Amino acid sequence: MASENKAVVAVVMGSDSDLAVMQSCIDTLKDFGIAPVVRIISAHRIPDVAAEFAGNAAKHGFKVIIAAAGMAAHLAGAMAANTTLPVIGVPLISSSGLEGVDAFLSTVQMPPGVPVATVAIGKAGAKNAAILAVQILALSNEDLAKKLADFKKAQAQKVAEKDSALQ
Ligand code: RP5
Repeated sequence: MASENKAVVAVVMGSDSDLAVMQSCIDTLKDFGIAPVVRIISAHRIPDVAAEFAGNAAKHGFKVIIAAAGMAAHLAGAMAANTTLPVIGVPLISSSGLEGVDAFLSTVQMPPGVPVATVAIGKAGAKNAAILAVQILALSNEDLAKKLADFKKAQAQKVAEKDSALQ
C-alpha cells in the first residue's frame, strides 16, 4: 500500500486494455522521480472497490489520483465522489467507435461540487495528467518545482531547435 512505499500519486484505470495508453502517464511521472501506485479498478465492474480505494486514498498518503477509462468513463467521477483529493481524469479511446468523445463527456461533465480536472483524450491527455499531477505536488515541493522549470526550458529549447532547422 501507499503508506508502505510512500507513493503520493495513484494511477487507476478501468481495464488492462487501458494500460498501453496510460504507460506514457506512468513513464512521465517516473521521469520526475515519482513512482505511482498503478491499479485496475472498474467503477462499473467493481464499484465497491472503487469507492473503498478513493475513500481511503488520503489516509494511505496519496495526494493526487489520476483516473483513466474509456466508454461511459465514470471512474474519475467515482473517485472524486469519495475523496477530497484532487482527481485528474483521462478519457480514453475504446472500441465504441466514438473516438473517446463518449469517455470525454462522461469524465468532464461532473455536477457542481464534485470536480474532475479532465485532460485531453488519449495519449496526450495521459502525459498531461502526469504533468498536472507534478504541478500540484510542486506547490509544496521545491525539488519538483525545479524539475518542472527544467522540463519547460528543455521543451522550449526543442521548439527553438526545430525552428532553427527550418531556417
Ligand atoms: C472501460 O471500458 C475501460 O476503462 C476500458 O476503456 C473499456 C473497455 O474495457 P475492457 O472491455 O477492454 O475491459 O471501463
